[in-house]
This record gives sequence, C-alpha cells and structure tokens, in this order.
Amino acid sequence: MSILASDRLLRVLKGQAVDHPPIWLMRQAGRYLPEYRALRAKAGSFLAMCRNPELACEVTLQPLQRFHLDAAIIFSDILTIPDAMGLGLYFEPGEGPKFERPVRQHAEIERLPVIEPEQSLAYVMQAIQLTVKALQNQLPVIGFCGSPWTVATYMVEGGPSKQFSIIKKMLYQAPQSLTLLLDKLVQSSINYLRAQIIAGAKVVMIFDSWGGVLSQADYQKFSLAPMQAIIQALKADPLTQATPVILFTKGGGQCLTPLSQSGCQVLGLDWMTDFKVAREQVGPELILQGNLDPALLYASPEVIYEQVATLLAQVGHHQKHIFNLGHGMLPDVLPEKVAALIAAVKTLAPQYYPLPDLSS
Ligand code: 1CP
Repeated sequence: MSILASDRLLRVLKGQAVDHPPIWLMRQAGRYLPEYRALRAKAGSFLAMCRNPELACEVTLQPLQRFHLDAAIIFSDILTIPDAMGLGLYFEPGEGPKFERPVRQHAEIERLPVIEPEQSLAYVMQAIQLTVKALQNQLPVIGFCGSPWTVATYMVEGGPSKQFSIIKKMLYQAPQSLTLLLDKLVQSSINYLRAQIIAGAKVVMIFDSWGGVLSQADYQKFSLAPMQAIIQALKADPLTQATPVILFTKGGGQCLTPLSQSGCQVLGLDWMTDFKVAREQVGPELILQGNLDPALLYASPEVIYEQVATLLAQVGHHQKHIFNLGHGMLPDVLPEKVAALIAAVKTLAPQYYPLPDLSS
C-alpha cells in the first residue's frame, strides 16, 4: 500500500472541518509489526535503529505503509536526553531501558549538562529531515520528548519502576536536588523540541507517562509545572510559537482543569478518563486526543467496532478530536486489529463529520 497524503491533523489543529477525525496511534511503529522485528534483528538492537537516521526513518514509515494513518511520529525514545547527558542508556532483554549511571546525589545532578541537541542528538533531527523528505510534506511528522518528571524517574530509579521509591525519597528528602534535575530537563527539552521543529516536526508531544503516580499537589509542582515551562518557552519563541503542543499525562484524569490551562493545544486522554466528563471539564475549545484502551486491540473486530462507535458518539458532532488510543500500542497485538480499528473509524465517523470545505 502506498502512503496517502492527509492534512486532517493540521486541519483539526487550525479549527477547519475534516471528513473524519485524524487517526494516529501512540507507538504505531514498534514490536507488533513483523517488519519492525525483522529490521531490529538486522540492525542488532533498538538503540542501533534509533541512532541510525535512515533506519529510524524507515521504521517511522512502516505503519504508514500498512495503514491509512494521518500522522507520522518520529521513531525515537524519551530517554535520548538522559543518554545524551551521559547516563549510558542500554536495554536488558525483557527488562526495558536501563542506565549504567543513574543520578541520585546532588553533586551528580549539578554535573549534568543541559543538552545541545544539534550536537549530541543530531541523529534524531536527521531522522526527522529524512522522514519529512520521504513524505514530501504530504503527512505531518510529530516530534516528541518525555515530561521532565517522567524522564527523571528513569534517571533516578535507573530503569522502569513500580513504586518509584528512590525518586519519591528524593522528592521528600532532597526536593532541591529533584528541582535542579527537573530544571535541567526543562532546558534540555526546550532545546530538543525546538531543534525537532526546525528539522520539520509540525506538531510536538510531551509524554508524561508517570505523572499519575504523584499526589495532585505534587503532580502540579513536579510534573505539570515543568511541562508548562516548556510550553511557555516554545510559545515565547518566534520559531516555535505556531507549533501545536500535545500534552499527555497517563493517570492525569484528576487534573484535567489545570492540564487544560497549561497552554497546550491538545490534551491526550488515557482510557481511564471518561471522554464526556473530560469534555465537560475542559470546555468546548480544547482539542482532545484519545482514548480507547490499548488492550481493546485484543478483542474481536466486532467489539472493536462497537467501542469505536461508542467513542465517536461521545465526541458527537463536536469536531475537536484526534482519534488515538489512551496509551501506547501493546507489543503483542495483531496488525489486523489495527486495520479493523481504522476501518471502523472511517465507516462510523462520516455521520458526525460534514464534508470539509476544501476551499478554506
Ligand atoms: O524494540 C524494542 O524492544 C524497543 C521497544 C521500544 C520502542 C518501540 C522502546 C523502548 N521505545 C520505543 C519507541 C518509542 N518510545 C516511541 C516511538 C514512536 C511511536 O511509534 O510512538 C515513543 C513515542 C516512545 C516514548 C516512550 N519511551 C515513553 C512514553 C510513552 C509511553 O509509552 O508511556 C516511555 C515511558 C519510554 C521508555 C521506554 N522505552 C522503551 C520501553 C520499553 C520503555 C518503557 C519502559 C517502562 O515500561 O517503564
């Protein structure tokens, strides 16, 4: 299948009509695709693919060659920043990302550099440039970073965590150390997203996977405030101020009002958050993204169809919606289920969506 042009995402972001909501899926490139697994085996590892701009571009395009999606998301990872800071990112098979040198002492945090992405992460910007060129500007490329809090959890814990006890100990015993770490991540993320936008990303997304493990007060201080600082800096810079920002906090359903006031154009919802309740809370203007349970793709095509119908009915005639899951694709879903999901949106959405006025 060839890659079809689509401006649905950019049209929705500009408040223009579309024929169905733009569709893209968090982690749309990845392990559930056999062609991804084949390329990873050839490249040797996930990191080898990330660091090679040609391979990162190829992986980015893989899901677009299979499905009619309305955006590409650059193939990379949120942990490229700490890797560029010198923590030594590696992957233990079956265990996820790890750092050789986690940071726990104040002096270690003081020594961390703010990254200059044009130097240390040039491979990401090259991958974006190659992807934009390959897509001939016919589909938008989404750039991204992790939220400072989420990235900090990996840097302090040394890898994935269930209790987050080491970073929470830092939060309560040495909050000035955590604040310094978050400040360095804010500065690095601003530089990184700016470089991605200059390289051709049309939209940027901040992934806050672990903001939901904090109390509401701690969330606002240690997760939302740093993300807001990134958004404010992008809005203050003439080069980046027009680029929409998608903010996604997994478990952020309790904080929708402050999230909606963060300056983002799009708020990503997880599947635990009721779409209609979220819409009532954030008001009619903000664009919402999401929010089906990624595990729905284990269900039959009939059940997938029903749940898409329910979500689209909740969105109704209100057009400010980007279709997505409520978190990343799971690695063991069948690609056929993704095809069924997209087909369901294309079948069911037109009743709610007028044909776009192509002259606007
Ligand atoms: O092949 C493999 O085994 C590697 C699996 C993998 C993939 C495909 C990792 C390791 N990262 C990625 C790509 C990735 N990561 C993308 C690509 C773009 C896309 O298609 O969407 C993105 C946006 C990310 C972002 C990311 N990395 C997040 C935030 C989003 C989320 O899912 O919550 C997080 C938390 C990470 C850390 C990370 N990297 C990789 C893994 C397995 C993890 C999660 C570790 C954990 O469980 O804590």
